[in-house]
Amino acid sequence: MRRARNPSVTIVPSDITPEARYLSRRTLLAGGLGLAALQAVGRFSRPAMADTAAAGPGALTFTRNAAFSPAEAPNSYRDITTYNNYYEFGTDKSDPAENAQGLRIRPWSVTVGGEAEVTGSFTIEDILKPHPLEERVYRLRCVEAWSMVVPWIGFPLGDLLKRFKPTSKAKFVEFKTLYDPKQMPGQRSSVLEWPYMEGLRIDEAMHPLAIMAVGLYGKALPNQNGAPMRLIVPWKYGFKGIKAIVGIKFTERMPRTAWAEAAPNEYGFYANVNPAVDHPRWSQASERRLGGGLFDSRHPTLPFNGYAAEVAGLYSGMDLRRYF
Ligand SMILES: Nc1nc2c(c(=O)[nH]1)N[C@H]1C(S)=C(S)[C@@H](COP(=O)(O)O)O[C@H]1N2
Ligand SMILES: [Mo]
Repeated sequence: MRRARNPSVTIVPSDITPEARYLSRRTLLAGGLGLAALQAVGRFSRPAMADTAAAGPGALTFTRNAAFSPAEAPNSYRDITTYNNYYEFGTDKSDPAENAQGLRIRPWSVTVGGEAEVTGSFTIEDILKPHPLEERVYRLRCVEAWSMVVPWIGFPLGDLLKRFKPTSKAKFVEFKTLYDPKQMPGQRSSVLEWPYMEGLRIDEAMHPLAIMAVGLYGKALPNQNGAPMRLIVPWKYGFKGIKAIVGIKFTERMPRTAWAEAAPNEYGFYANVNPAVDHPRWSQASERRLGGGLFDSRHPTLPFNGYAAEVAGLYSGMDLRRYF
């Protein structure tokens, strides 16, 4: 991998029209599936079509990965981009959409360090360049017991990490968000320790379900969703999905994470979605699927957020009540 040098842009405008693509999926769903799908389509076609991202500035070139499209309808672009957790921009769900618009995401660099052969500072262009983008529709389950379904655009995290040639001592990988209180007003208060930090065990990070996301609904990530690049680990609670990443470090020891520092009895390092382990202050057995308020609905929460078949093996022999 080359070091930071020129700021050439690698996200190219697309000639794909996401709206057309989503419209054809609507047809597909209505034709191919039963009542549930029809209801889902009803929800999906509500205000969602109007505010679905169109081709134009920020449109990405990608392929759709059909292996990752749940039967559930994606949430509307509006829900996904106006109901956010991003404490750097405030603690209300509507704060990030309001306060993150001025965040400068170019130029952007990412520092890679620790137990790896290839380390240094890289431009976001160099980080992203080799990775073909794909769309994956994933469930997102927040530890606060709400959930969404999001059509992310991204690439496997493991493909990125392998480029740095982690050494045999790399047992974990740590991620860090930008620290810039001038741009991130929430960092002027001590609601969390800044910068926001997250981490994964190296085998979790290399699991094919874990992705770096750079877009949603076919377009570059809005700032409030973590531009220019954020983590998505769909079998874990949403707080593992750290936004606006500027640092990646391979470590021998388990990294400190922002939420585990803040309240270790409430937010563990593993944070696997687990309906059998309640948060000390609320049940995790079910979740509120956002649907624009009126269309919110309650669903049972699934172990590993419904991805148990793929990932449960990562934790065989581990007591998931203790390592939560
Ligand atoms: N840097 C940073 N990353 C963050 C957060 C945050 O406050 N700061 N919130 C997390 C939480 S709690 C959730 S649920 C998801 C929400 O992602 P979304 O706003 O794109 O839905 O982002 C996660 N990533
Ligand atoms: Mo969350």
